[in-house]
Amino acid sequence: MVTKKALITGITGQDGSYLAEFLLSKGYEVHGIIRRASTFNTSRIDHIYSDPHEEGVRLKLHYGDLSDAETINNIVYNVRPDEIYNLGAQSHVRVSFDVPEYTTNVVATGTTRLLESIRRSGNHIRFYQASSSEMFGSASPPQSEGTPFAPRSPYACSKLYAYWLTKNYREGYNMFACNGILFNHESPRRGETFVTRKITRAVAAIAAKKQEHLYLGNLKARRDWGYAPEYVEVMWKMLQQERADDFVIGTGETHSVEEFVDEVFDYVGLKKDRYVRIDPKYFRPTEVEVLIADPLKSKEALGFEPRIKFRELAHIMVDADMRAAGLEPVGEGDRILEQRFPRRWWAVD
Ligand code: NAP
Ligand code: G4F
Repeated sequence: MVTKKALITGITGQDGSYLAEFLLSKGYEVHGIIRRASTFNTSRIDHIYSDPHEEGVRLKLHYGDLSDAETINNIVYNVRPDEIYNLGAQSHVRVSFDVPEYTTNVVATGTTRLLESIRRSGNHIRFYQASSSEMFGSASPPQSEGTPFAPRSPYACSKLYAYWLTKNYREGYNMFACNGILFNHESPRRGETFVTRKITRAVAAIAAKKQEHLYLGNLKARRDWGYAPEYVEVMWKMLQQERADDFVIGTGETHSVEEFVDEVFDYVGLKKDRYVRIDPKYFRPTEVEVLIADPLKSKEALGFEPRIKFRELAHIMVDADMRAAGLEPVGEGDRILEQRFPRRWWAVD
């Protein structure tokens, strides 16, 4: 059997690391683009990495950057992948207000560089674009594939450009290019400054007596939070369809940041009022108030049905952060993982 090759931008991120693990479990040769940094930035993929001198190694890393067309072209040309997953991004919405030009360069123009590179290669490469529910912005919930977009940040505007370009290359050049419009998805590998992880880490640090307070911004914002490993499986499914298309992926539930705080503090038996403080610096110039997916299309076409919802997600993340802080986990999150995913393809954090 011929081994399929996948190329992942953003392989060192939350989703990239799970996706790499998933594709390796499916027998793929996986290529990832990593950025040169002065300290190691590969901690999420270290457990699947082997010395390239060993025989049969199927994970291969290449230095590159979405802001550098020449390198992107070389990698696409040399690797000749069957599938490309474009997950690389300056993905923090609040930070995109501080670095709007850089965010546009990587997220919007970076996608142009990749799509052009595929087009010019003349190879039949299936393309996945990591589009975002942030593109819906102030659009009334629930949001589906047919909802008009109303982006509220430089990040969302850049993602919307990349979304349209992906559609444009599909229609203009008959490329197999899909947009996965994913609602927020989290895990113990979530970046430490996104709100869920910030909360679960803080609770573990407070329990370990290493932190006194947790400073947050807008507690009223509502999000549709799912579990990242389930979301990367569906990225792959999109590229296995007969026809390229765009799909909304989410749980269909919405909860406020405040509800997440309550769930997490209750779970470990701490009183939130003693620890949680508001710092206006975490508010955004323009906020996305409510996101809720209408995931009907992905349920019918891709069979997507999330097994982990809000409460379980919070427990899984807290258990992992308690362990990382050197404490005994409460245990409910670990039990849920064992029960719901008896044949897990990812390493538990
Ligand atoms: P993440 O953890 O922030 O990972 C982002 C990845 O992009 C990292 O590997 C990062 O590398 C890489 N990257 C950043 N700038 C780059 C550049 N200039 N060139 C090449 N790579 C670069 O994000 P994630 O949560 O895994 O999300 C994956 C993708 O899905 C992103 O595009 C994100 O915008 C999108 N998305 C995420 C969600 C969500 O809820 N997680 C929802 C919808 C869409 P370093 O490790 O070196 O920083
Ligand atoms: O966790 P967040 O920073 O995620 P946000 O802005 O929803 O973006 C994430 O999800 C998008 C999908 O919809 C992705 F495209 C994007 O790449 C990223 O993964 O913030 C969630 C909510 C916001 O309303 C924010 O204002 O939490 C609120 N919040 C309140 N206090 C905070 C904080 N957010 C952060 N990061 N830090 C706080 O202290």
